[in-house]
Amino acid sequence: MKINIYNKDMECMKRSDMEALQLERLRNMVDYCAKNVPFYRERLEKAGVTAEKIKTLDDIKYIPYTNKTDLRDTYPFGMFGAPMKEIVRLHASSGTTGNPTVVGYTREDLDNWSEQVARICMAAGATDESIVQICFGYGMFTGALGLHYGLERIGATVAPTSSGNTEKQLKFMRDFGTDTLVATPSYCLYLAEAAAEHAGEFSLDNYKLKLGLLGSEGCTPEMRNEIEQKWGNGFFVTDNYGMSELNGPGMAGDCVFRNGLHISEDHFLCEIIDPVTGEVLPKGSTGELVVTNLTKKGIPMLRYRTKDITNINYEPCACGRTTARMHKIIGRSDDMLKIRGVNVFPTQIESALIGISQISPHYQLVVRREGYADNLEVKVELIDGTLLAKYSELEALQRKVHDKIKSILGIEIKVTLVEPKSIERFVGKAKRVIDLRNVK
Ligand code: DLL
Repeated sequence: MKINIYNKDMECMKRSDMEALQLERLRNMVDYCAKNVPFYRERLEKAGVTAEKIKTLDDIKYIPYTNKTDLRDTYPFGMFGAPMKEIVRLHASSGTTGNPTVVGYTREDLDNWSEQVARICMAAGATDESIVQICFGYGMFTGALGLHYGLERIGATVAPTSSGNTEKQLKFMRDFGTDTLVATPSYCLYLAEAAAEHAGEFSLDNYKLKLGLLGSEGCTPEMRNEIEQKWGNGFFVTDNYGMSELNGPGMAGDCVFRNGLHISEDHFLCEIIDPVTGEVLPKGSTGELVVTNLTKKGIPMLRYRTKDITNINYEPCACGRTTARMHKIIGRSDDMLKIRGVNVFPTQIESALIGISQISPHYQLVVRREGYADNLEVKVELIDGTLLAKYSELEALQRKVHDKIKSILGIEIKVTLVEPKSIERFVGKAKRVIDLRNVK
């Protein structure tokens, strides 16, 4: 297997050297924030933190956490560290409630961001010979332009097809000989299904797709297998992670061994904390990811609480990289459903559903409050709609799905099998949870 590494100096650096670099950058960043962002100046002063007080990486614990609400409260540019004259790009993440969070990039930030993305694309197997279709929406979302510049940086041929218009996507994919797809896992799956529905010119054998650079939403190993099988012909799916507040995509990504997502540690210092108490957890623990961006000037982030649940492995990888690897996102602390005292992550249900042959990987979770109890309904699509008329077979399948999920979650749930194609498909991030508990 050929392994390409974009920046060997940084990605294969000795651990002690990496930590020394992180410490130096952290101290510079604390100083930069105190000088340039009144929001941080006030917080750091209150906490009694100066660059001089940071003597080891552990001393990061003295810096207060930053939350999404801080960005919303200072909307749109209140947390920017550079004057607007130096900001050359804006992005925003769509808040479902309240103000969106707006992020700004200096020219140097864009350069760093492109390199971070170039690293993860190359780690996943993309090269200067790749022909890539980017199916993320171009616009304020960081996904499309982030991947776009990173892939151009490694010399790939990039087709900015943007989101939606599935027929057109498939036509370009076939005619261009696209071998690499950038999308959310759910849209990649949807495209495979749409391709499979077309006989003849659009049939699956007419595609050269080899690599999926999938991200922006979770994808369990089970879902990954499902997507690979649906496309067939050796299609290989990799996961990449990021968020607007930390540039966008590119913070971490799978290498070909897919044994954790390599973090660009020279730019991002990660911690794992208890999402409830805020206490920093020992290395190797599972908890909420907190990230400090060590180089960002446009909108610096000190100890940003991502709400994403994962753990970090600091062992070197078989690919030769020494950068720490984060586990695939297990869930979000705010997506975590607390049902009758039990923590439930949608990913646990996804893992249970995939592999049951008569149902499709499309599902939806509906939570309701009935009396004093919270009840979870799992809606799953049948592959064969005629089953709906066969009561005993339907009941047996329903029981099978129910028992499998119940054995994982340990709580009672309701399973509803629905018509094929009746659960909404998404071109952007899939919305799997409908929480009706506070709806009167
Ligand atoms: O989704 C950035 C991105 C774009 C990453 C394209 C990868 C590819 P936001 O819209 O700000 O940014 O959403 C960030 O999405 O906190 C996670 O909860 C979730 N997320 C992103 N990547 C993954 C992933 C982009 N690989 C939020 N697995 C994050 C699971 C992910 N969740």
